Amino acid sequence: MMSAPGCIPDNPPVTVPPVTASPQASKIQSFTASASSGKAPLSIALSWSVSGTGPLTCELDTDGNGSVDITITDCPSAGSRPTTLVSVGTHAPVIRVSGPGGVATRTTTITTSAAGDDRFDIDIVPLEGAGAYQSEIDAAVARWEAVIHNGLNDSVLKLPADYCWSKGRPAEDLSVDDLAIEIKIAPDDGPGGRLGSAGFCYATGGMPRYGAINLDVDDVARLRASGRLVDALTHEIGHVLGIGTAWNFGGRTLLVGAGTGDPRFSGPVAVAAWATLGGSAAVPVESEGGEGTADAHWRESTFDDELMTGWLSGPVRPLSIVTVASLADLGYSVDLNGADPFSTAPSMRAFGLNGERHEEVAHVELFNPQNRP
Ligand SMILES: [Ca+2]
Ligand SMILES: [Ca+2]
Ligand SMILES: [Ca+2]
Ligand SMILES: [Ca+2]
Ligand SMILES: [Zn+2]
Repeated sequence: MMSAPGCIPDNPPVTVPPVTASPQASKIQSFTASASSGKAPLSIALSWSVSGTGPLTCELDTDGNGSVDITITDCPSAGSRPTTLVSVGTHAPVIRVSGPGGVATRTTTITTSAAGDDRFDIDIVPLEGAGAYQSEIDAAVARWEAVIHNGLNDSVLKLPADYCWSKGRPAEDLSVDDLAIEIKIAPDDGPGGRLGSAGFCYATGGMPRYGAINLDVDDVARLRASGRLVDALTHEIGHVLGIGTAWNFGGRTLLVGAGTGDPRFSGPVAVAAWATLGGSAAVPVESEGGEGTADAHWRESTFDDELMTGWLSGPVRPLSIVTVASLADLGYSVDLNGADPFSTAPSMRAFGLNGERHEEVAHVELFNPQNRP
């Protein structure tokens, strides 16, 4: 409608303001690290809580060097991602959240110190039958030693007689650099079924220092012939390190929902690692397989061929970022970059399925470990 200059129309049009509400400002309620200090390499979870009109995009500069390392579109209001701080010094990771309501940034600070020369070393105590499998044992040990970087304080363990599985051995004071493991190849439940069992018997400060592995003498030749013996041993060493055995030991409460149909591992670094695989909430833990399998492995129906599932399945068994991160939650100095490539994508999982996935179980041995200062 037009009106002549200088004229006031009788009935001016009613102007209705647009109903578009102004977007809620992008805000960061919190941005925290799961540890504020530690020895390098230090693996941590960076966790955030953000709000604002979406969709929000979160950008993480995990090492604080000015360049973005992780971009998360449709950023959830609460989430986390893992990172490993490799260098020594002060680190200042940054989160930047952006959306229709603008941009917000926040930083957090983590200090890493030098670890010294002590690498994490696993010493093997070979018992009956183990000598014939030295090369496979060495390969399994090397796999973990490549992932766990820093050693523990040297300790003298006061082992009682007949300790762990060393029947007939007298009491002794044993100097342990980091971790010692007895391995024996002895009868268990016959061919198939249980392949092996493992756990730790002695800890200092909640960290396993002495443990034991038994591989079933009726399965070991077949495992070697099919190229799976190193993975079976690697799996069992994982239990001695505390996977599935120390989750709720030494003051930890990392396993939640034990004994239910939905147990989960709640360690923050593993939960953040699980998010990088597309997971949400805590890490699914096995609920099937009975005592020794349930509540002590990653869930087979989710993680399939991953090394620390309760069934030794698939053509290859990756040591995933979730497993490495879970060691950080236990207190080990690990580099997440040492994990094998792994995906829970259906196409990958279908490739890994095979007929024997539910035939072979690797149990944890539920020792009643001592925990000394
Ligand atoms: Ca960066
Ligand atoms: Ca050492
Ligand atoms: Ca068996
Ligand atoms: Ca499996
Ligand atoms: Zn196992």
